[in-house]
Amino acid sequence: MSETLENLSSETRRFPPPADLAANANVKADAYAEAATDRLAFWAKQAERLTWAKPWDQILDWSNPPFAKWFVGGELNLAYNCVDRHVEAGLGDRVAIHWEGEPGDTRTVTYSDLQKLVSQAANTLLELGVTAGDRVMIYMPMIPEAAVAMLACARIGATHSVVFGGFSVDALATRIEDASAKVVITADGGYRRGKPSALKPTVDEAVARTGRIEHVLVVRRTGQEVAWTDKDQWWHETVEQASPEHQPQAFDSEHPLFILYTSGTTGKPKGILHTTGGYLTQTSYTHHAVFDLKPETDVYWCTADIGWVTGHSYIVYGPLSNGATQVMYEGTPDTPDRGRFWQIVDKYKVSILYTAPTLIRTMMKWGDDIPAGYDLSSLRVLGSVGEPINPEAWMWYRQHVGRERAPIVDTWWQTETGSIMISPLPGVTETKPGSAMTPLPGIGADVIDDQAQSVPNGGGGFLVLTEPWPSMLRGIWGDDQRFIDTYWSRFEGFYFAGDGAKKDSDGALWLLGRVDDVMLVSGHNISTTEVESALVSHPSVAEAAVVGATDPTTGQAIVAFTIPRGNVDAEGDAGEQLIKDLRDHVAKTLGPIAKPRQILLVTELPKTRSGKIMRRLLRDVAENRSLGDVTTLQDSTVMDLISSGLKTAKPED
Ligand code: 7RM
Repeated sequence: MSETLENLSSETRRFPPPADLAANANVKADAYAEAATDRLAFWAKQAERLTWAKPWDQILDWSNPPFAKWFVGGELNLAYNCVDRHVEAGLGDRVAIHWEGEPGDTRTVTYSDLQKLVSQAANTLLELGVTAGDRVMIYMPMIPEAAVAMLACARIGATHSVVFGGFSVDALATRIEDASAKVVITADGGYRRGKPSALKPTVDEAVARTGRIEHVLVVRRTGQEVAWTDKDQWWHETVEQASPEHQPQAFDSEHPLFILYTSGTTGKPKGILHTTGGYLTQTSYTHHAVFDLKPETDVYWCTADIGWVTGHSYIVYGPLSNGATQVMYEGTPDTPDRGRFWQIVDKYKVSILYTAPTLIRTMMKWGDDIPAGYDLSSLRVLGSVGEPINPEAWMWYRQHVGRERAPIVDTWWQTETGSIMISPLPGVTETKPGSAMTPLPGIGADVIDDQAQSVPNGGGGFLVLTEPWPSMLRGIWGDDQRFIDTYWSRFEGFYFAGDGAKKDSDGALWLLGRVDDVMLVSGHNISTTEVESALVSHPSVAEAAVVGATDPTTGQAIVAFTIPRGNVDAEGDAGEQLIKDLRDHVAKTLGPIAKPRQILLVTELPKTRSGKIMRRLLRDVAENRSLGDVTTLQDSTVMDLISSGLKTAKPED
């Protein structure tokens, strides 16, 4: 990006926090000043929310950047912090997980149950020869055992690496190899879209291919038939028979906790490494602060999959360290019907909901009458994560889910950051639809230009983090140089997140998507996010994905893939008219420079398992290339659908 990112859209709506929430908020406005006065003392105070077996000698060692050490010399056990200490505090009967299977079967797991299960799983892993520092792969459906497996690893100091259930043999085998894992924990399958979806065959093939794995632990979930090898052991014949007594041992604050692979744009996936004390400090604090969790009364639900960092930090470590009661759901949002999410909110009286823009836009597409059919009055805080949330989707979420009462926290963070970095505080911040607002207390972030100068309010550029933070990645597994090159080399002294952002006239931050996706049109840098938001603000549009395609006259031209809302006629002449209206609508909203050269009406968009639009594949289509790597695509039939739909659309003037 040679020039500064253009700042095209303007948003004037403002939403102050509800008075009662503000009055009783876990974190109030003074936290910002406190953290600014002494950032390290602020984080030390948050670390004290945890139980340490041995106190730290030094809060932060930043003598060898970018390799940070937090709470140096301190020791703790994360499973103890997430489970045992709540039982010791007399909360053993509190529900930790209200689990809802896709077919409608349910389980209730209390903190005492969790302590027993995690101890049994820890004992089984020890019996299988897993010791502190070994790597264990987890390839599971969304069942309580997934969380138990992660906590059991943490309890014995093994490093877990969760791979999305449903990723290919190739993806799993590469990760097993890269991490040199020796055990895989999996299940026969899980329920998705109304039927059992097998996992074990993928594991069998990956294990056969790598030859590294010594044992495979298999949870029986669906009961479907599975092939069996001498490496396989049933969970119910091992874990559930093991002793429920296990004494957690404390580990160094910098002991490796997990490796989570991010696909990246090119080449082999990066194994993002997180460690123990700093990671739990920040996930626990941010979960308490951003969601305002009151563990005695709230019912929290994060709809993420455990295979995404959001599942790690905001299903397992953050909520459980805070003693939360949460809902965990196995399946898809349209099984048995499109009301499933709202039926779950209604059934469990969910009070805090954390979901992704892709889901909110899908719900918009399905229609307002669906959430309207349920009692959602229990909801008091709504969260969003994963992509920029378009102002239109934000407003829909507020109106149709939050019923104009519940504040929305748009939380920006990454696998690499481990925890939320930029977000409103629900009892403090006056929010703007579509903005993640400001860095949390104790976090340093800025938007800079290509000369690494901070841009003034009203400007756009590169999002950077200016100070080390407790849950920062400690590296890329096995590749220090790649860690330095990817994040710390572009701008001296800053962590470069890879995202574009702008500051509005008040200094609030607006995320503009990955800088690789920024389009250069006739010398102007235009973000995909702003054009997508302009399209979604048209009443006929449910979702849009925008890419820059090579163009002989403008360098790049804007090509938009657009999904019309369910009730819109987009066939034949009506479709032609809609395309014309949309091009004019974008020109009117953002200015003529942002008018798409071409708009394609489609029924689906290619997405990753965590719901992010894969613009790279759309660029291939827009430039008439054959498709690149599709291994992380959620649904492989989508690209065929899009390509076949192209026949009906044609470029405009
Ligand atoms: C948590 C997560 C990270 C990338 C990040 C951004 C995008 C995430 C937001 C967002 C705008 C948000 N981890 N992103 N949250 N963009 N607003 N609130 O998503 O490693 O899978 O992805 O996701 O581009 O760099 S992740």
